[in-house]
Amino acid sequence: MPLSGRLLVTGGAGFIGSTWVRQVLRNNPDVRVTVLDKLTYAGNPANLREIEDDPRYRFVKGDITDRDLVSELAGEVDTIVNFAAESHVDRSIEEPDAFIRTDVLGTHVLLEAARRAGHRRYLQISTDEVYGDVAHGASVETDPLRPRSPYSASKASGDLLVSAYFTTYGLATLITRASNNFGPHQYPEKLIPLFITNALDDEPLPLYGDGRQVRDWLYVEDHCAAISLVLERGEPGSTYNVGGGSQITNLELTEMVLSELGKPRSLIRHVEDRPGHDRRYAIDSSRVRALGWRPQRTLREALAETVGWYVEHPEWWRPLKTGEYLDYYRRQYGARLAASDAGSVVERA
Ligand code: NAD
Ligand code: TDX
Repeated sequence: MPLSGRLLVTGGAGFIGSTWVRQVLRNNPDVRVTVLDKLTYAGNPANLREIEDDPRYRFVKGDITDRDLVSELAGEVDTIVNFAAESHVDRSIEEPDAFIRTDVLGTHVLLEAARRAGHRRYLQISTDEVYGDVAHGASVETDPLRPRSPYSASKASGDLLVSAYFTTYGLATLITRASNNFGPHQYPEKLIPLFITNALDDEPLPLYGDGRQVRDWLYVEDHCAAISLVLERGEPGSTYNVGGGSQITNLELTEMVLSELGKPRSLIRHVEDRPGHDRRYAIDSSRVRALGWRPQRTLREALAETVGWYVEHPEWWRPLKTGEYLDYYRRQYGARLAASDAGSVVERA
């Protein structure tokens, strides 16, 4: 059954939110979408360009912590899908304030507006990072939350508020917790787009620690299909893990990226590790699979597609790697790369 109704999609100018909005408008003729986005460094109107003339879509620039604005927009829709967040772990370690504001307070403002407006559904886009480091096995939705970074703690706090609004007020909430996403339009601070764009310029690839950390990679279009399915068929009050089923070490993934691009392994630099770096994430996605969801591409296929997209769209990513990005890059990697070049970071692989 296609999705219908009036949706408020927060954070819809970001990587995953914009992919979902494009996919939803493509597949559902009777849906109307209002995107609310603050356009932080990570929000990019170019991500929504192909739908900007669609009469079913409108864009509002604003902050999810703005109660008056959110309450006005909530009155015009029947469902909120919340993608808006500060989303980068390294930035949360450097400066956590914005994470608490947007990911915790912002979630509360949205929930309160949904409750007052008597919404049909509220869907929170969350992450596998809320379960914390998982040495063995795979996290299920009922596992305790053990977040370890300011980012994952802010997302876990948001999730707890969502559950409380179901229990206390009977708001028909849903939560999805996805593993590491990748694909076109991802801001080049995250591992895959950072390494693709650096390698294209023959710049070093700063791999944290020994590079043996494990992540489960999920193609963004597959994630977005799962979000639609959960919105349509999910059981109110429930949480759904969405994992790509492609666990791999960062080092192996980096080698795949280099081989796709035909670039040498010598671009890899082992640099000082991320503080509190979670070694492994793994989630059990049986619950969303029982709704009929499956990833449609293998990691290799989706990675090849993604690399191809960055090769063909320098006009999208080159302008991003300027200004504030370069300041961030220097703060994050300058001393680490210098230490690595001076030989004081030993490859423990
Ligand atoms: P992103 O950083 O690319 O986009 C976030 C968007 O939110 C941007 O458009 C930004 O402008 C907007 N935003 C930030 N603060 C806002 C505010 N206060 N008010 C309104 N808009 C605001 O992030 P993404 O990778 O697309 O992630 C989207 C969601 O999915 C996040 O909630 C994230 O926690 C979650 N998630 C991401 C991944 C991943 O691998 N990227 C995996 C699992 C879950
Ligand atoms: O320069 C780097 N070097 C490196 O080794 C960067 C940016 C990352 N890494 C490592 C850290 C992680 O083990 O690669 C792995 C992936 O890093 P990120 O792309 O920063 O993602 P991660 O920290 O795993 O979090 C991501 O997945 C879950 C998203 O940023 C979150 O928003 C999402 O919730």
